[in-house]
Amino acid sequence: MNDKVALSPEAQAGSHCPPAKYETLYRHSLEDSDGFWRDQARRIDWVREPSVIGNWSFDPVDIKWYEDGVLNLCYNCVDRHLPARADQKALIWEGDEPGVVRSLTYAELHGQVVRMAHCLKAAGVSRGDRVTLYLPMILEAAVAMLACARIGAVHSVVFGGFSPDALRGRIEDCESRFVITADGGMRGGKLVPLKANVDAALEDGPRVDAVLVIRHLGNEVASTGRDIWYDPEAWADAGELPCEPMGAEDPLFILYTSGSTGKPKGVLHTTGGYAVWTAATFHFVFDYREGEIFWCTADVGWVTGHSYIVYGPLANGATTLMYEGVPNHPDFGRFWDMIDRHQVNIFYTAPTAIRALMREGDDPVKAHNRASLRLLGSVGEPINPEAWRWYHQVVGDGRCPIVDTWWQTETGGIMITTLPGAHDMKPGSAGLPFFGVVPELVDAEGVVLPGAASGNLCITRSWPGQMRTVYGDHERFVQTYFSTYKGKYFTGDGCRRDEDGFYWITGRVDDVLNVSGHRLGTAEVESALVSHPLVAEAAVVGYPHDIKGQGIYCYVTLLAGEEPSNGLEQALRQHVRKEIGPIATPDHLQFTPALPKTRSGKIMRRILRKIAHNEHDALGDTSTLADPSLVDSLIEGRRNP
Ligand code: 6R9
Repeated sequence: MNDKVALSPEAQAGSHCPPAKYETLYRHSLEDSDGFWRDQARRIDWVREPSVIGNWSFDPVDIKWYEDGVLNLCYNCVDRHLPARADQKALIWEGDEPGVVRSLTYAELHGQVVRMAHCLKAAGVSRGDRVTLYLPMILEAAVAMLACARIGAVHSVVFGGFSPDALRGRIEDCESRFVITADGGMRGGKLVPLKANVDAALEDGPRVDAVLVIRHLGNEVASTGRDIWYDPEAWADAGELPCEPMGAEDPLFILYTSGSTGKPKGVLHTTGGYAVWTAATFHFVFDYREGEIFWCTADVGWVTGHSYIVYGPLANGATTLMYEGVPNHPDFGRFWDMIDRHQVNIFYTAPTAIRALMREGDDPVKAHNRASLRLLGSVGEPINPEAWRWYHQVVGDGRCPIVDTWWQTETGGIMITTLPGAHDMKPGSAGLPFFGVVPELVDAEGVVLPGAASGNLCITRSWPGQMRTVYGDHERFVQTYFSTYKGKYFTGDGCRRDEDGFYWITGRVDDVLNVSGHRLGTAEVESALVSHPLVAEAAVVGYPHDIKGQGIYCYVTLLAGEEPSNGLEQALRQHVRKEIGPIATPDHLQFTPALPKTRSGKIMRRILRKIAHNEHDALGDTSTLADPSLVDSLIEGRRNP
């Protein structure tokens, strides 16, 4: 599947980056990194321009970009556009029900952000304070992020699908004293009780000073003494609230993400480098043209929503669409219907959504005209060539280039992708490195593999959008990313580079699952399972899943004397949902009298993975198992995913 799909002449016409320019800029970005990133920093308006550009080391680990620069990212996303774009739409929002639409021009966005910033200040939020956002996909989510950035507060957005327990952990970890939530959110016709979840998270838990509640659905919710009902009208006459001048290395946000061990990590991004990285990647990768409508279907609870619903598009003065609901509500034509009604030009979604829609056949797509589409994007997990071709041929009518963008919460923005206008595409390959990105493939011993090869994907040089630390635990940052291969950033992904230098991401090589594009640590699901009073031990592995990419397969042993039953299986599923959230619901649960272990007591996940994958003939050496006969009983008890 190495065949190329050539760019059409339409795709190349007017592109920001024809092939020769990519070559020149990429070379420049490596040979004169500071010069290149000084140029790119002009995408941002600085209060004080930086004189130092990159100042970083991976051994010891210390990363700074634009360190003496001063800026405010809210100013760059909102205020500076007012002279030219006051009446241009900044954000368009569509609710869960089709046709329920609101929008904000840049002038209106400015007004809303200033009001919320006033309210936050009045509630006691100051520069540097952490503010937890637990919100549905509504305009106020973007407004709240920008209001935090305006006053120098550090937002920590927690995905609205996470459970109260997961929310509590994330509030505690960053010692956030403020929460912004809404009465409820709607997804696929179902109410998500966000405010009630916040109350549950705070019960006997962390003490916060205030919970700002946005009225969205008007549903009945309980009130407590710490609640402040947000009323933008109350702040209508409060006047301007200037943007706080921030150092480039001042924190902008924290976003929790799953790792292979322990609890989720608070990935910390700072202001200047992240601003430049998201502004530059948005410009080049989506080849954004004046006046276009951009739609990224991610949730603002994930990094994709941060960088490509809010900061990247708005820094570029774009119009960005936000959607509250899900792809199949009220039917499988929803995305295409919205593309037509809002005349979307650039559409950015995840392979799991593409596969789910592909399964419904071409009719729901063809029922809509989609003529406005110019460019399609994919993110979150590897896209299988079959889904890629369907996306290209059916959704894009063969006209629209696809950018398959590889990146991570940790990288702040896109790292590997083809550029529309610059490169032919290979279905299933993310493509080539973005400017300033130097990927390297290494084997398990750290030996660098040149040319066409397969190995573990590292990045050898820093880039402005790189995370700076794990909040409150710098040592964990160093250990997680820079200790496997000293002096390099290790991504946790496996990858192949072909003879044309294209990168093919093969998936995580650590104990991180990618379920419908959501990252989940196997350890998180295991600890949720063993927190159930009847469970003795649990081991969780991923297995290939047609729609989700990976499904969650759990092996569970019960306490002595307890018997497996369908009821208990259901109870364990519910328990994991309650502990983490619906995205972590086990797909398959297999009760087993014991887990396969080495004589030293290590669980042999390799064997569990093979059994879950139904590769019984390729179990490899099982002689080191303490009880080799267990393997047969595991195979016998295997559930058919
Ligand atoms: C942006 C985002 C990061 C992990 C990453 C990789 C996988 C993301 C991908 C991709 C293949 C792509 N991933 N994009 N794999 N092709 N285009 O998804 O961030 O939630 O932190 O996940 O997702 O495994 O390491 P995050």
